Amino acid sequence: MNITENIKSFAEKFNQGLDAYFPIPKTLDARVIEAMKYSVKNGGKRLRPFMLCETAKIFGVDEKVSLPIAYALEMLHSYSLIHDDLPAMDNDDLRRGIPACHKAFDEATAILAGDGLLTYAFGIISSDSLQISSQIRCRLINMLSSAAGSFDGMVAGQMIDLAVENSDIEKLESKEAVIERIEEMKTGRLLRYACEAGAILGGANEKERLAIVEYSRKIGRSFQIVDDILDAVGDEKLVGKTLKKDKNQNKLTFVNLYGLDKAKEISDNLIREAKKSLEIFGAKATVLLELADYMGTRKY
Ligand code: GRG
Repeated sequence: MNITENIKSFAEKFNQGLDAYFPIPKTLDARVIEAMKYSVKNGGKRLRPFMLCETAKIFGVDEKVSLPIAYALEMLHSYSLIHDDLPAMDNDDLRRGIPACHKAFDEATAILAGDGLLTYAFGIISSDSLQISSQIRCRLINMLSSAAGSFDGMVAGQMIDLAVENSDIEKLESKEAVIERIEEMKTGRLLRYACEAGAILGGANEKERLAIVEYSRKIGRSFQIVDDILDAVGDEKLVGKTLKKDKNQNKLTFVNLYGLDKAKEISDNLIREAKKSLEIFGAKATVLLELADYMGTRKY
């Protein structure tokens, strides 16, 4: 099975398990659960869950054990997409090729659905029913709070992104440093979490954990660069969202800063370096190595 088929087959299995997470009550609050389910279920490459389970596998962790953490991470990722699409943020009507949550439901429900998914993620990881020690669950919760939060996490990255959009880009002291910071926090922290959580679940030693973190940071940056490239020259049908917004909004992106060719070159170098970080794992890292190539060349 090649990596594209591998990710697809994982996503199918992952999607089948989603319904169980969303029992719909027969009461008036059903609407928020329906909106949460709608947003998580529809589409999505499931890259973060795949990365988490595959990293855990390097350390011999069975997918049955790692999957609940992967579900939690995807819930949290989906919350960020729902809120990002809101008119007050990126204002996008389309997500994963279908109406964004606030379009399919309404703005207030979309805000609540995002809140619900964010909170649910922590509920899932802290559940006593998981086959994971309370010490590791606690560490995973703490790491996720940090990765998603407002102190150097995803929320902070989104804040800087918005602040930059509302300011004169030309006046920024170092655009390179700002864009790298935005990427690291807004996109990179969750991708890093996916890999690091897999390593923590598997009891990785410090050298192994750092190697995994190094890998995730490199592919995270490449992932964002490719996202920017897709925004500029991607196929809207494949990508499933409105494209060419970055240019129109004069956003600070890797493509706007470096141009297409240079951005692609930077991304290719990052993929090479990411793969190098995994040398200590030998053949056990084959899927993560293939994933790195996929990340650098994906079309959606
Ligand atoms: C609202 C706190 C808050 C944060 C929003 C996720 C995000 C931060 C913004 C989305 C804007 C964006 C393009 C981010 C870059 C990379 C990214 C997260 C892309 C979407 O992830 P994929 O491609 O999406 O894995 P799927 O749909 O496959 O899950």
